[in-house]
Amino acid sequence: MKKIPKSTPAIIIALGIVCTVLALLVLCTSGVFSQHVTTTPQSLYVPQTRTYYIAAENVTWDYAPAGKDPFTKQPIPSPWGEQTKYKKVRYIEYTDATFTVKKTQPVWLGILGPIIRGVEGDTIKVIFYNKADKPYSMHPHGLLYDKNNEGATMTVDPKMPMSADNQMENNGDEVMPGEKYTYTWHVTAESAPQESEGGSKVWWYHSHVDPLQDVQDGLVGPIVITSAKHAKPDGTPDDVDKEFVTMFMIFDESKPGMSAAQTEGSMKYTINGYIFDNLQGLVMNKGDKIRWYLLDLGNEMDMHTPHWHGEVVLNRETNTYTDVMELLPGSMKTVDMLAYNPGQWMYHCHVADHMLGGMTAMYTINP
Ligand SMILES: [Cu+2]
Repeated sequence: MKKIPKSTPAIIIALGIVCTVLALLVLCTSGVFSQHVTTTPQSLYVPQTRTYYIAAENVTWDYAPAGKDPFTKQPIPSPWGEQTKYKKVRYIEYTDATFTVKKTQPVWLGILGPIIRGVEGDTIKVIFYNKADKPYSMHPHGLLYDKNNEGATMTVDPKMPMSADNQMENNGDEVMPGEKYTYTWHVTAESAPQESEGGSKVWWYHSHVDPLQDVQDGLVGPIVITSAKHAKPDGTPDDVDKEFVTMFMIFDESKPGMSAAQTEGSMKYTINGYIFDNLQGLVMNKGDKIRWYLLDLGNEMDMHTPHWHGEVVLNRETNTYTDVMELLPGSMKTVDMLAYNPGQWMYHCHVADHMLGGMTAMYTINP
């Protein structure tokens, strides 16, 4: 039997090291590793848990706090100006679990609750504190939740065979006055915008104990979801300079026994809870990329057609330009505007009766 020279293992090891180094060099230059090097930082978004502290609170809401139409300088016309202050309920955000310090929100959000933000892959936790005097809840659209996090009252027919879902406790469907409940919602790929829709899109949250009345009471707010590719650390999208949320909704303050004129005067044709140009803060600079999130809730009267004077917007669903969008009750639409035309411009519902009733606002593009 031929003897193997003692030096062979050392030669094999040396050759092995040389080959490995050469192979690594080839792999590095051929792109197998370089794919990781060229990956953009945005797509390396690390999902996180975002926690919100939101209370439902009784407030006195004024549909026209300026006491007039700030644009025309005229008094709020009759019958809508007869009464503008009402008892409402709002979602109000706090800084932490002690619910002592309120977070400030942009004036243009009006009656809407705080923007709940999430990024694809995130978990959203809402500690909800019902400081009002009726049972309320928080029900999200577009996010993944189970029965204990749906925030909606469900009536079950006792004769029906019980499914696994129905047998669940359905906690969080009615949070009693003075009580707290933690909702956990998941931001899935389906919650986030497709590439063609832009970096972010809008969804709803609202109370769902007495769904019609809860929304009329004022418990509504926006959820904005950003794609992982376009998310800044705070969850805002990196493909626009500024975002605005506007909700077109008629609040019905009428009571049985009112005259026809009183009933009409009790219909508040609002944008974010304001009538006759009382919505303030829609201000931008020339050259800004603006994202408008459009919401609509209510009944069959709530068919609204937001119209921008002075500009056009890109409808992200159809990839076409327009200056009037069509909204139905429950609608959630996202459009983009390049602010190129300085001036003060009207922004109103194009339904004639609604325009007459004060569903009007102004927005400003600074030069
Ligand atoms: Cu309208």
